[in-house]
Amino acid sequence: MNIEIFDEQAGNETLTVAALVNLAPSDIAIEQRVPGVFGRAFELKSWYRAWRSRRQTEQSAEPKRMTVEAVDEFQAVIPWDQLDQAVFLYEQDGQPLKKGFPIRLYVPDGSSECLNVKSVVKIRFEYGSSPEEATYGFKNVVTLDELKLKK
Ligand SMILES: Nc1nc2c(c(=O)[nH]1)N[C@H]1C(S)=C(S)[C@@H](COP(=O)(O)O)O[C@H]1N2
Ligand SMILES: [Mo]
Repeated sequence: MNIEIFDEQAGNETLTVAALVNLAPSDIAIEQRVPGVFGRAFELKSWYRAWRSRRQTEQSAEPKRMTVEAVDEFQAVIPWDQLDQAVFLYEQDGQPLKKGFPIRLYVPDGSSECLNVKSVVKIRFEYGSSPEEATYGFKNVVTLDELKLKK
């Protein structure tokens, strides 16, 4: 399963998990960052910088927030300054994830455990403005009232 990267400055790219991991300067045992969780992970921010420098040479400002979206359309929008310790878990016991495949985000500095998004398939780096708080939930949830209105 591929992962789509969207970046308003550096452009878009679709990568396999192996290609993502290959680019990562820092590969760690996740229990060092997230006690109680095991497996191999790579750091978000150092990964992002390596990816971006491969895309474009000129220096530019860092994003203000990251939005990740999962297979089940769960998504989280996280201010850049909550992401210093963030990692993506990609392997456990030498195998692809059984829960959270293809990759799972962990945000140790984040405001909520709900930000540990499983099965991430889209990652957006955004520059507009930093949200005051991280937000999360299912995209495009249609309420019963909205359904009734549509008739
Ligand atoms: N893709 C996806 N990731 C998700 C969720 C979800 O519904 N879908 N729920 C979030 C919430 S609200 C919590 S509390 C944690 C629960 O993680 P767990 O399944 O490891 O207990 O996953 C988060 N990641
Ligand atoms: Mo949650």
